[in-house]
Amino acid sequence: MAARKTVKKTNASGDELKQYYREMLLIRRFEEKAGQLYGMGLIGGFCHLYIGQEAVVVGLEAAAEDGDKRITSYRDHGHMLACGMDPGGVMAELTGREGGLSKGKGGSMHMFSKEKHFYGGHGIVGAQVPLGAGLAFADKYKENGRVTFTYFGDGAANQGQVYETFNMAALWQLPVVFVIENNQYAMGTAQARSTSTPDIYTRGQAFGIPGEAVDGMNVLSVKEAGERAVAHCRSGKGPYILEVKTYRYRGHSMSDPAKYRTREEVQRMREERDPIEQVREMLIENKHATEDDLKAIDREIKDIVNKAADFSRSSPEPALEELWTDIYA
Ligand SMILES: Cc1ncc(C[n+]2csc(CCOP(=O)(O)OP(=O)(O)O)c2C)c(N)n1
Ligand SMILES: [Mg+2]
Repeated sequence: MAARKTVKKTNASGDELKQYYREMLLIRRFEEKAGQLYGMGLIGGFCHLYIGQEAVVVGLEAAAEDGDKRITSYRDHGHMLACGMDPGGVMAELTGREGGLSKGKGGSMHMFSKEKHFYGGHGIVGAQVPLGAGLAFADKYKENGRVTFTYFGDGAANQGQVYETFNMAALWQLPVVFVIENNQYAMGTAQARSTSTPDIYTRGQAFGIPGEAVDGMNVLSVKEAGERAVAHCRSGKGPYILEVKTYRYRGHSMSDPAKYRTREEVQRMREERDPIEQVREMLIENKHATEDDLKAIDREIKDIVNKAADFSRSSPEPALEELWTDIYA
């Protein structure tokens, strides 16, 4: 990945930067806490953390409007928090409790919110891509001006159903932003070992879908690219591809020892490109905030996450009768 591009001078306002700082920090601290609860045996099943990728959802949510939709893979906690879903409800779902957003019966990969237009949480790699185009089809049919953000990974980008979806989305000029979160790995497979052409954003060319690569460690770059994508979709020109170059600091899931990359590689990313640290520097260097202001935000976020964790442990497990509810049959 290219050397660091620290944006020291910025036109973004102090309030805007503080908002991004707060939102990214909430995801970071939430995921760290989820990792701890997992280690304590309080979270069962799979758990894929989003640490390192925070600028992607926070930047794109800043480009979204009320009523826009989002759908993603199993690495979904950040997307839920960024669109405003309740941290306590998300955490209690991870611990399989009654107060969870799927009443404790879905877990990490299966949460939804009609209110926030969040359509999951999908464990089958690439499965959410045609579903995302379907959501956009509904909006086009209703002529309501909404856009759907359809997130998927660099690994998922090699799936056949992605290209079937590109074809139909372009044919029907659907208002969908395909967001490829290129974190450079698909489980233990580096992109270079699995992908014939490295520039995934060009993959829509055969279908006439424009695309661009974005620095996904810089929330302002993500937001600007998101605004271009959304404007394209809303003006009726059809789909748009954003390949957002990012990096996950943790293993693929909690059970991944991450032997396929060096500690130094991860350390370098953390030290030189960290998305939260970049905004912290912008805030301090542009005198939008003092160290004390940022400490106050840190405390506020820690408090939200601790409350979510307390709720996720005190909420009871679902009653036995719940086994027979919410069944589609
Ligand atoms: C159809 C399918 N094949 C394989 C798997 C196993 N699997 C789970 S995640 C994953 C890697 C996906 O990587 P990527 O799309 O880059 O997303 P990331 O995990 O990096 O966010 C694989 C192969 C699966 N869940 N579904
Ligand atoms: Mg990946």
